[in-house]
Amino acid sequence: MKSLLLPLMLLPTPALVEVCEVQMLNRRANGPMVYKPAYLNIAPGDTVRFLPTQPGHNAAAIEGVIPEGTAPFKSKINARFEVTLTEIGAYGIKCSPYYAMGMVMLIEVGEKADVSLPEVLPKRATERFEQILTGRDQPKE
Ligand SMILES: [Cu+2]
Repeated sequence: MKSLLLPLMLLPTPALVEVCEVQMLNRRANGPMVYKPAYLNIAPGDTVRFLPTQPGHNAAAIEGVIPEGTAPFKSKINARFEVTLTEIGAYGIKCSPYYAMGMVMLIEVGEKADVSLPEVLPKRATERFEQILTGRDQPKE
């Protein structure tokens, strides 16, 4: 019996991969055109699923606000979209149609770190990122 059971016990436990859902919305209490949540801290290998809860949105990686060497991604408007993030670092996400209105979110893979924002971002996007970065270290309500 031992010889049969032992190999089974040595099988690696499957890693617990999480899927985090993000809604894309036209309005929330803190303003128009938002991702909900606007901030995620996930483990490498976790998946983020964007849901077209309200119409007109997508999710695209912001060049200059993704870990070096990672390929940018971009979803179609009004489409459900999943992306698995394996590289440690910060990923800025924008909604292509509403970027100028500040529709952005931040995903941190791994430990929280200093996030530097390029100066070329739209003003409202920078403001939203600053709110997100301020809020990420505060306890959840
Ligand atoms: Cu949008």
